[in-house]
Amino acid sequence: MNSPDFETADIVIIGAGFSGMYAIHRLRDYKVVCFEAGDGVGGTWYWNRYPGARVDIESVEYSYGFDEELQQEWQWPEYFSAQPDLERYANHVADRFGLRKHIRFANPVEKLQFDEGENAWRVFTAKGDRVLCKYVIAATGSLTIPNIPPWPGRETFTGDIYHTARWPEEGVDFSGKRVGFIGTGSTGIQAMPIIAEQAEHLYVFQRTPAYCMPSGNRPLDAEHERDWKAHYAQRREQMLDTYGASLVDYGVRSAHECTPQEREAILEQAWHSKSAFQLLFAFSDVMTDAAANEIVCEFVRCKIRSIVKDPATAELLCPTTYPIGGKRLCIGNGYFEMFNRDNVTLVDVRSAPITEFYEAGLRTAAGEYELDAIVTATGFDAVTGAMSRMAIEGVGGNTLADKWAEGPTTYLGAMVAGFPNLFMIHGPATPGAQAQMITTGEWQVNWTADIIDDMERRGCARIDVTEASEAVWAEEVSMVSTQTVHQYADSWYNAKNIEGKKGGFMIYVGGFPRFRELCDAAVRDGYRGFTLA
Ligand code: NA7
Repeated sequence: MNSPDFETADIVIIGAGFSGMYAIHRLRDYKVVCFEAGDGVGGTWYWNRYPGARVDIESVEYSYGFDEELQQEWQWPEYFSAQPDLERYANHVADRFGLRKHIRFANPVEKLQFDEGENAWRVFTAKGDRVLCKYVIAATGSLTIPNIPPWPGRETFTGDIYHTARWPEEGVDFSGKRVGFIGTGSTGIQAMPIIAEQAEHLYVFQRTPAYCMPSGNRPLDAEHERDWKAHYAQRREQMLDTYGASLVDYGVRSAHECTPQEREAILEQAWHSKSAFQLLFAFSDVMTDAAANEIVCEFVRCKIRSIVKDPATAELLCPTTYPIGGKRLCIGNGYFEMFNRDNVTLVDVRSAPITEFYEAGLRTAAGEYELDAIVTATGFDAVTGAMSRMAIEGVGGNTLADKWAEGPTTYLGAMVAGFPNLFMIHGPATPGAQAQMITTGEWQVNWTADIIDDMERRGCARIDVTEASEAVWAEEVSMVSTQTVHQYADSWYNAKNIEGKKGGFMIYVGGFPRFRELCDAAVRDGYRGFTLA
């Protein structure tokens, strides 16, 4: 490849989050350049530094498995690590494996253009870098671009407005302030109890109540750590064989096989278990059978009514319109208890939506709230957000934006027809957040890297997928989505978290083992669904 204004590389990796970092390491024998929008590594755990940010999967699992020494030497202080510990870990990995020399920080990719003559991508970045490379790996994350609803009057508000995914590094002091908080998903539920302790008053603007269970977080005990370290290799393998790449206790009995007393005992145990998400696996059919699911929903509603003292507030906090697990189950620390504080008020913005911000606060259809600060935890333009914001031109100058106008199409979540040599990690229609993302990201990077290695061995210039194979994958994604309760909730999984967003089901909910087998089988069967040149 020879192009005077362009530096050349074998592979450009977009994003230095956990998958991008591992991709740099795995592909270090090639000339690799990584572009990262942030000033540091860690992706999600770099950007989401709001108070209370914490992973909801055990850290012994939610960590890299590619290097035995790394997993033996690293010590997690808690079962469920807080953001600073995850960021510290990301930095440790970057230093330990010499990744930084490949990463260009604060330098987002703006444009990708496929050069058909060269069979290579021209990469253009915000800082003016120009790279010609054979392969691009987009490790751009599923939850990268904050969703900021277009409320009118934002610019007139005289206080501060924050989004949890763009939290100031120096933190925020809410002492003595009247704070409005919008968004009661996983993020809001983590942040609010901490802010409530500081603020003069916290107004919680709730559109949809959340199912939430206690996290059971605690300092990591030495015995648990020893046990994991003694069995790490074997457990990493086992994880890949479970639905969510996580070793929670998957219930084997249907809720319908249990007596009411047995159900109550099982659910109580799950609620108090030290393993997050256990409610969803208390019975074998919570995620697949509406009646079994409703038993768990009602259990949580009873918990809410028993915790929250004011009956009207408790009722408003009870989710009734969607199944538990239909969107991600929230894992909290004192969320429902927070509503017993005198300085916390729950405001229903389902019946009376937010209409605008004004100089002194915000207005809903029912009233006016004077505020000093507004925090939005309104989620993300998920899954497709980061890819859609780059100008990506494939074969024939066709753009990804046009191709995805009605929603993303992919083959195996990894490639898009007409965009050769461009791979995605955690792309649309992969298990994404339905499986533990560090381990499954590592697996996807290995699968991708094996394809690249194989292409280089064979002397192939170009790999693409066909529209027919995209259609086959779309059918698989849609088929499995009708088998779980996810279909009954509006969430970022099905693009319904943002008004007007098109996309349908963007997460593969058929389980990681099935996903892995389908990806492996496609390659094994002579690159079924791909075209190699
Ligand atoms: P989520 O789960 O998408 O939650 C966003 C929250 O913001 C949710 O409660 C939304 O209500 C609320 N929201 C969004 N737009 C509005 C408007 N216009 N008015 C009022 N409320 C609004 O994002 P998170 O950051 O909490 O979690 C994302 C993932 O991170 C999570 O799934 C885990 O994987 C970790 P809605 O429910 O749409 O009515």
